[in-house]
Amino acid sequence: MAESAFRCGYIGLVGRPNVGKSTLLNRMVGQKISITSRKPQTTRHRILGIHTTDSAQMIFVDTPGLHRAEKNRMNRYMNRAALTTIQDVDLILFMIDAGKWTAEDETVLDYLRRSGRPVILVINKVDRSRDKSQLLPFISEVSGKYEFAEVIPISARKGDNLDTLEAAVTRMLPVSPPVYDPEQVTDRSMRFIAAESIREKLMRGLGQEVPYQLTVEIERYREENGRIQINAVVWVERENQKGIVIGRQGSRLKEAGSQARKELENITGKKVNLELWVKVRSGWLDDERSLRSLGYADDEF
Ligand SMILES: Nc1nc2c(ncn2[C@@H]2O[C@H](COP(=O)(O)OP(=O)(O)O)[C@@H](O)[C@H]2O)c(=O)[nH]1
Ligand SMILES: [Mg+2]
Repeated sequence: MAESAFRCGYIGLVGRPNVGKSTLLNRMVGQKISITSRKPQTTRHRILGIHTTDSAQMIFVDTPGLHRAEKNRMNRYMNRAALTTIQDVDLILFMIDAGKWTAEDETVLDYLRRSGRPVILVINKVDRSRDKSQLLPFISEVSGKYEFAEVIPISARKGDNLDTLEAAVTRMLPVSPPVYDPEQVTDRSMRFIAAESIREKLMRGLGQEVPYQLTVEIERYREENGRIQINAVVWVERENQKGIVIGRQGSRLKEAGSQARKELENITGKKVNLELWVKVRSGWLDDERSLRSLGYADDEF
């Protein structure tokens, strides 16, 4: 095979919640596609981020973090999205936090061992350790846990060492023509990204419980004369959560709405008008029909 042969494949981003999978996806693609936050379990869907270079097309698959507690159907849906990904991809990037190896990381590694897929261990957030020499013993400790194809320390937030990661990924992909148009950065629609952007802004402004019990549904997404009109419903589980999401004199909802509007204007390069309503639908987290109608259906490539 000629050395210049084009490569293309699917790369699963796998790891426990909060290690920086979505941050890395956005970095690799150069656009905000997948929402991120300090709260675990921010990502609920499987999302593709596509990065095409002269020599390869990398199709990154962001997944919800694998977690052990399956409290309701939503949690099971999230685990399933992560687990099917492990089976379907050409290569796995197993992400962990620099300096930390937890029982949850061990659980994830168990799944990866059974999958038999090639795995690159990505040690993220190296920007956090002030003393870089302390990283070396950690790297050699975790390197011994499995036959990793490579072990690469990075900072997804700062962008450190991502060229090394990109080169390693490219080498390991199968020779194949591209699947997607080189211009395309995700498989998701702007409608989906709009819902996720709103959910991210709300999640970041809320305390512990409510973020996990809300979802956003786009009722109307219309582009007219270069302007985008978006009407969205924020669904919560209980009546008292409505007030929490709306905030005093509507302040929280207004703030989240304005942040999402700015972000969406940035992404689309168009003027956006966003209208938000908060409504109660109790039991949606554990109801198959509600989950489906709100977009939490099993997706396949
Ligand atoms: N210091 C630091 N923080 C990071 C880095 N990458 C991600 N984070 C933060 O870690 C948190 C979780 O990130 P996210 O991408 O949502 O994690 P995910 O749950 O694995 O998708 C967010 O607050 C990110 O800003 C990094 O390289 N360095
Ligand atoms: Mg995520």
